[in-house]
Amino acid sequence: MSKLTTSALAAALVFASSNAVAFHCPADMKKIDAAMAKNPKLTADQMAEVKKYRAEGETLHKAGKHQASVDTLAKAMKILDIK
Ligand SMILES: [Cu+2]
Repeated sequence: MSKLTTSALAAALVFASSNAVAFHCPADMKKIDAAMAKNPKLTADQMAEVKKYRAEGETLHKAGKHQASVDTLAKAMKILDIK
């Protein structure tokens, strides 16, 4: 395989995987919103934390930082005890 083909292939793979993560954020945000709509049994502190991570995740997603967004949203989901 030529060097050019290899790097084009690598670029395609990176694009495909970052795209998969890009779809992950809205899906996670939806899950968090759905869980929050059900009045979860959380302390005021936990509620504030979930809201903070949810907002941070959306900002990161819009900034194109999808992996950071998924990681941040995961923290909110952990507090809500959802996957
Ligand atoms: Cu994203």
